Amino acid sequence: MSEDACAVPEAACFLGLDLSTQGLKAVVINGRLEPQQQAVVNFDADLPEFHTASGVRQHADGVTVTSPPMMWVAALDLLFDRLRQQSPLDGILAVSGSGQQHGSVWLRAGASRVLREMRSDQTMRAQLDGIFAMDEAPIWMDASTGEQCAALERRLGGAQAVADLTGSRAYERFTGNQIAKIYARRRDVYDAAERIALVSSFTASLLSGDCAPIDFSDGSGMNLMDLRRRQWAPAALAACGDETLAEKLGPLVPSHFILGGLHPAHVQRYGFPAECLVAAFSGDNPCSLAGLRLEQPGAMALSLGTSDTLFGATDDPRPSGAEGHVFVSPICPENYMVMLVRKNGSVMREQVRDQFAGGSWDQFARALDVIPPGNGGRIGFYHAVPEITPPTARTGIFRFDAQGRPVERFAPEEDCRALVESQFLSLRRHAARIGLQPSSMVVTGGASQNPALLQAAADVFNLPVYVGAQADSAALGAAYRALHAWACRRAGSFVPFGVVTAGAPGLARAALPRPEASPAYEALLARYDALEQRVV
Ligand code: XUL
Repeated sequence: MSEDACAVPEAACFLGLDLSTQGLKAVVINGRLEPQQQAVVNFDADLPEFHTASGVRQHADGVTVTSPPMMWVAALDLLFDRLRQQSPLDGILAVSGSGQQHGSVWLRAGASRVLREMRSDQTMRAQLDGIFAMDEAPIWMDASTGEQCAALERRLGGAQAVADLTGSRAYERFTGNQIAKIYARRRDVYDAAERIALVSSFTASLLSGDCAPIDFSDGSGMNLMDLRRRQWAPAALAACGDETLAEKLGPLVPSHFILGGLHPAHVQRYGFPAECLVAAFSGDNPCSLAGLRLEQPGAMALSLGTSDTLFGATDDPRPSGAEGHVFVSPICPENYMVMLVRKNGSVMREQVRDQFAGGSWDQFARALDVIPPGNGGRIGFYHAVPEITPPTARTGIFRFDAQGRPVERFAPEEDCRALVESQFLSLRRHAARIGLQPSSMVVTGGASQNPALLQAAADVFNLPVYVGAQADSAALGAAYRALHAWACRRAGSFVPFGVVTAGAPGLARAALPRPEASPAYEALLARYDALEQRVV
């Protein structure tokens, strides 16, 4: 490939959208990958007529959670207006996007025609009334499909068999199980649907003006796609719907696939250039992986938030029937990304800080400082809420001394260290089990501001820790993916993502593993596994 194929015209810009649970964001980058422009729509505040709380509707049964897809349409109208008011959009050569994963948008027969016939003299909201087979879209927070998950696992030969085929065991929020529920309870909706879109492919459809295909990466979050073959898995489809399901889902495409041009209605109404392309949209976690440029196997990010999320790239995935997810990589189509979520993240760190460090992060940091790595062999498990990595219903604090005997209490400083070590050891162990051997590590999220936690992460993972990733990594990743897809189209063949994004701002090294840490954790690891088994 010639250098020229990657050269980006001087005034070129690329747009990344992120339709998350609470709002819709846009980030425009220039050809040097510098953010130029941003805009946001907050669903509750900007579109109060849809009556959502934090972007969602919790139903009376306590487990059903939906959002109105027309709100997402209205948000895109508003976002484009805001962008256009800020500055002309005539430099944007390609758009891609990110969507909250797993949610489904049910489009009625005729929707693709209505999308194709959109006009520039009206908003989308005014024109798309009636395209939905169901006015509510089940989203990732929905937990109403336990029955369908059990049925899928029974039919396919167990949780591990479902994971081997699709990348994850059956999860309630995963789209296949949501479809199975609609198929069982709302056959009218199922039959009326011409297309069942993901949030990502639906948003892409609004831009391209046609029912857009689902990309391999977000498609991996459905329990319906054969992860290795990158095709719908007939056995999973048969368990979740009938023989029409494959057609309703439409084709699957690589994440750098160009769907086509931006619909002329948007070109005319908002002043995008006529040649602006739309690349396939993907899920928010895949787009964050793109935003952090985790391309090479072993590249990993740890997001420290209310829950802690670890994700990274691998070429050797080992899907687990117990925990975690394997998705196709959104930037390197041959490879995979793995993802683990631990529910007891900041929620638990704050509880331990309040209980054992006088409510002060400084005191918490001093506690980590005085107790050396390995905590003298003491190990604790801290569950404020039931855990999913590994699945553990029990809550509470479980402490063990250096001989593995349960003990009632540690010194307060030992609790602080035991908590952090246990959180990171657990992620390290479980990530390795699903195929991630980390070789580099970026820490993001609120707690990435805390140097003591960064040092502990470097020590436990035995890796240098980098920080300084820009906020909005999903929207930024979508913008990078727009540039990537555009560059592949222009080169006429696949261009590695790293070549296209080589000029992106670098990260800062925030902590190095201390030499004494590695032997301490090697010694702790085997004991950690055995004790974890006792707790779960
Ligand atoms: C991932 C998941 C959430 C959603 C919304 O499996 O359910 O992270 O993608 O952000």
